[in-house]
Amino acid sequence: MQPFDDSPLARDGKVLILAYDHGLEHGPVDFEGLDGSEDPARTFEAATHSAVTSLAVQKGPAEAYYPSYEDDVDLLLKLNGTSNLWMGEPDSAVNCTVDYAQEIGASSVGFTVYGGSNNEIEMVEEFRDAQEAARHRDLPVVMWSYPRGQGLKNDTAPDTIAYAARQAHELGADVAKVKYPGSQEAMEHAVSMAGKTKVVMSGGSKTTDREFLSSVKSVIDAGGVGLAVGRNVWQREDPTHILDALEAVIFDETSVDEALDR
Ligand code: FBP
Repeated sequence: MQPFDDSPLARDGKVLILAYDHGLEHGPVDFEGLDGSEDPARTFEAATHSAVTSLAVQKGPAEAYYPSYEDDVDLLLKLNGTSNLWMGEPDSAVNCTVDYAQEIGASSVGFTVYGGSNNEIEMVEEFRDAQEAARHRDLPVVMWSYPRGQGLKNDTAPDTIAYAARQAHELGADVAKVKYPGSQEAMEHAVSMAGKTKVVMSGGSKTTDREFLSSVKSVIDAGGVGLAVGRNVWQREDPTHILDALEAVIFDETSVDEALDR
C-alpha cells in the first residue's frame, strides 16, 4: 500500500476531487440552472485546473470522455451509484469492477456505503470485494461514507459523521468522504475517529462563495485533507474562479478573504 502523500489522489498531502456523477445520482434536475452543465466535456475541462487532484465519474462518461483528457486529468472511477428513480432503503448498484476501472485509466476508485441502511450488510460486502481488488492493483480507495436510512434521523449530526469517518477507517478506505457536520469542532472529532484514513468534506448543494469556502476552511483547520465537490463548482458559471479560491484555501491554507481576493 503506497503512502497517501505519494498516491495519485493527493498533491502535497491535500485532495480536491471534482465529482460529476450527479446525472446518475440526482438526474437532469441538477443541470437545470445552467445550460451546458449537462455536457460532461465542460466538467472534464474544469478538471484540468491545477487545483483538481482527480475527477470522479461513473464508467460511461469515463469511457466516452477520458481518452481526450488522460494527459491532464487523474481519473477516480466511481464503482457504484444509483438513480433517484426508485424508492426504498438506500442502496447503490455496483456498476464497474476495479479491473475495468484501471483498464480505462483510473488511478483511484470510489465507493458509496450507506451505513445505517437496511442494505448496509450487502453494501459493506461489496465494498470488501472492491477494496481488496483495489489493494491488489495499488489503487487508492475513497469511501463516500453516507449514513442514511430508516434508523437515522439526522445524517449530518456530529456523532453520525464521526461514525461515518470511523466506519470508512475500519473497512479499509484511504479517504473518507463525509458530509459537513456543521462546525470545525465536529469535524475535528470526525478526523480523530478516522485513524490513518484521511477525511474530506462532501460539497453539498450550491451556496454562496463565502459560505462554501468558510466550510472548506474549517475542514482544513480541523485536520481534514480537502474536499470532494460537485455542484458548488460545476453549477457555477465560472468554475475556474471558485477553483482558484479553493486552491488558495486548501493548498496554500489562506484565509477565506484572501482566497476571495485572488
Ligand atoms: P456535491 O458536492 O454536489 O454534493 O457532490 C458530492 C456527491 O457525493 C456526489 O458525488 C453525488 O452525486 C452527490 O453528492 C450525492 O449526494 P446525495 O446522495 O447527498 O444527494
